Amino acid sequence: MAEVGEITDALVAINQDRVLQLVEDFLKAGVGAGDILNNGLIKGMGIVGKKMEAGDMFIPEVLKSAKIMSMAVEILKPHLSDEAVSSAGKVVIGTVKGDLHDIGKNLVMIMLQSSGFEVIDMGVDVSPDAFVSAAQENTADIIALSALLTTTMPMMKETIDIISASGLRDSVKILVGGAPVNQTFADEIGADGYAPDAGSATKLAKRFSPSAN
Ligand code: B1M
Repeated sequence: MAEVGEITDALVAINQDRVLQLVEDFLKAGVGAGDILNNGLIKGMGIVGKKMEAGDMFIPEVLKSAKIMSMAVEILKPHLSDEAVSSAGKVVIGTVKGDLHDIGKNLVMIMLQSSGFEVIDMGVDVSPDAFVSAAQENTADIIALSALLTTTMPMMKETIDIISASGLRDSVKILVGGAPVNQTFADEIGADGYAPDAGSATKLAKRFSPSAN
């Protein structure tokens, strides 16, 4: 039987057929979806990032590996959580303006959905006003902001400032995350919470859920 690390290698080698086949095979063999995700796919994207930084991989290749990762996540999706709690609350989620990264945001969304949250996905490059409108239209309990670039971190603050100016601040909790974000930054910009990964984002959202009160 192959090792989960082979998924990492296949993702870095941009071998779509092999990644998808391995994911199916591991699931059939009873390997946990979380194990496949964390120790296979996310690890692979980490290596892709380092290669991108070192100039050993270029944007078209990174895009291909990102696409393969998204296809693999689709296969894992039904297996990522066995909890099916209903009406945990409503979350408006998106990647902030100027930022096009969505794999991590999509993982957070899948985990939230599988924990019973109704999630309104705003996609990527989302303006502060669009977050505000979506939260108002859907009477959201939580607004979840993702950013992967140091250059788009200030947009998180701008988004929170505009949410506050809209009068919504007291009725929503704001959750932030993404590779360059940390707790200190979250505190500085006035977010209610920071989570380093999709699992902890879901735990935090549950603490913020109206059904937790
Ligand atoms: Co981009 N990129 N990228 N990229 N890219 C990074 C982020 C980078 C670190 C790579 C590097 O140089 N090492 C670097 C940022 C450097 C910096 O800011 N200091 C970078 C750069 C520079 C760029 C461009 C500027 C490159 C260029 O054009 N010259 C450009 C910017 C485009 C833009 O956004 N305006 C760019 C473009 C791209 C692609 C389009 C090619 C592609 C994105 C495809 C897509 O998302 N559909 C891409 C990719 C794939 C990456 C890397 C390689 C992988 C990101 C990823 O998907 N990781 C990335 C390197 C890296 O992160 N190691 C890189 C896997 C994913 C599961 O992890 O997204 O971190 P992550 O999500 C985690 C947690 O962060 C957390 O949970 C997730 C799962 O546990 N999380 C949250 C995320 N959001 C959360 C929200 C929460 C809570 C937790 O609450 C709301």
